[in-house]
Amino acid sequence: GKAQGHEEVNVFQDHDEEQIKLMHENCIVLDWNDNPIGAATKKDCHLMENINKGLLHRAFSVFMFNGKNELLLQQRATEKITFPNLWTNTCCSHPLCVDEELGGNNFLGLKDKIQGVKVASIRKLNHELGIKDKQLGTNGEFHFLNRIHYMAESNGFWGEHEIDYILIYKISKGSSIDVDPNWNEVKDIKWVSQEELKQMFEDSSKLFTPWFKIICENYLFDWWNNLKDLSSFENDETIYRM
Ligand code: DMA
Ligand code: MN
Repeated sequence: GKAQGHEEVNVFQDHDEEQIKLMHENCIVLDWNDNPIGAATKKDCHLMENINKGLLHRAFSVFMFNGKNELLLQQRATEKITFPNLWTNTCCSHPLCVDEELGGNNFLGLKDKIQGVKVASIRKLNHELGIKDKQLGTNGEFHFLNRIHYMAESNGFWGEHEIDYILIYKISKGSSIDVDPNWNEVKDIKWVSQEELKQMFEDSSKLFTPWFKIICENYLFDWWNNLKDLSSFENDETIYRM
C-alpha cells in the first residue's frame, strides 16, 4: 500500500535501485540450532532493530582457491547496502526460502541443508562474479567445512546475524574458471597468496568484512595449509558461536 511504499523510501534513502530490489528476497529464518522456522525478507533480516530482538538467518561464504593455492577475494561494491567497499572472501549470500535452497521440504538433515546451500552458491557465483555453473561442475569441487554463528553491525542501522555455511571451492590443477564481475555487486577482485593477504591486512587503506576477519583469525590459514587434503576439517557438524 501507499504507507508501506512511503516507509521504504525512508529506509533505503540514497541507496542503489538494483540493491533495493534484492532486499525483497526471502531469507531462511532459523532457531539457534539451524532449524528453519520461517521466512523473512533480506531487508527485515538485516535491520539491527530486528537482529537485536534475536532474528537469525542462514547464509553461506565461499572461498575459491585456484591450482596455485591462491584465494579469490572481492571488494564489495559501493552500491551494497551492507558493508560497502570492504574486502572479503570470494562470494557470500543467503540461500532463499525455497525447497531447492532449503535442501528439500521435510525432515532435513545437515547433508540436505549443505546441498541447498551449494545450489545457492552456484546461483550467486554466477550473479556476483559471472562464473558459469558448467565450469563449476567440471573444473573443481565444493567442500563444506563448518557453520559459524555470528553477529556484526554494518553501520548501527544495518547488520548481520547469521549461521554461515563455509564452503571451499578448489579449482583442479591445470583447470581455470572465468571470472566476469557484476560491478553492481563487486568493485574489485584479486587472487592472493597467503603472503599477499597478510600484506593487505597491514595496509590500513584496505578494510575487511567482520565475518572474513573472524574466519581468517580462527580457521582460514589452517585450511589453506591443508588444501591438498581437507578430510580432517570438512563436514564438521558443530555450529561455532563467535
Ligand atoms: C551475506 O552476504 C552473507 C554473509 C556470509 C555475510 P552479502 O551481504 O554479500 O549478501 P548478498 O550478496 O545477497 O547481498
Ligand atoms: Mn545476511
